[in-house]
Amino acid sequence: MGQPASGLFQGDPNEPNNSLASATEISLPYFAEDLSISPSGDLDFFAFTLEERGFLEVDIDAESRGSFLDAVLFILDESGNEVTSNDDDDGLDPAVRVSLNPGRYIVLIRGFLNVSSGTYDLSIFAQDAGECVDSEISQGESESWSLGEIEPGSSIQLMLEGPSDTDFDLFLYEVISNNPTFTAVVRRGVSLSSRENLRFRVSGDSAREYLVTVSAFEGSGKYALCRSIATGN
Ligand SMILES: [Ca+2]
Ligand SMILES: [Ca+2]
Ligand SMILES: [Ca+2]
Ligand SMILES: [Ca+2]
Repeated sequence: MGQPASGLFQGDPNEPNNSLASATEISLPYFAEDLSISPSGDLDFFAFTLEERGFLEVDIDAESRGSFLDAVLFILDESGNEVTSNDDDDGLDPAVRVSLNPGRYIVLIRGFLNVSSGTYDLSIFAQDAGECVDSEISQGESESWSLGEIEPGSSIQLMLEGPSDTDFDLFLYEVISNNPTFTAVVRRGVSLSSRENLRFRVSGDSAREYLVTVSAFEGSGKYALCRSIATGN
């Protein structure tokens, strides 16, 4: 990650914030405009505590607002170990959406190859994961959980977190008929890891029943599945 640069730059009120120890202490949600990675090699650390298990969304706008900065984004735990990272999500601008257990976390922003510099806007917000269950599956197995009947207009949000060296997947099914049971998959989360997030908005004009399936594609172990259902709007 290289040596922290001085990071002194007019207009970045958070400086110096070039290390874990000098991270800018923030509370969520956090929005800031016209921060900067400057001079070249500057590192910007932000620290916060997540009280509940939830989804964290971090978005950086730099190139998309005309900055020369090609930003790279890291989420670290309190010891500085990488939880996840992203370089280019929207053009050269990074973004992450990740599920996290309660704890203290760090957002680290730097320029690509520690060379790129320029201004950026930062937004960080957390959303409660809702109700969670903990379970365990072996490779090739699946487990299903009923969400019950859900009203139209509601948004279903699901988060799966399994062991880091496995590939578990997440599927959301609508129950078409109960007798006999027919289901249709409406969303799938099939990334190469066991961290999956799904969002689905229930349409139509009557309540429908939904099922969630967790499938161990590669590897075995414990997982947490969280759901939150927001009604209306
Ligand atoms: Ca800075
Ligand atoms: Ca800095
Ligand atoms: Ca980038
Ligand atoms: Ca997966």
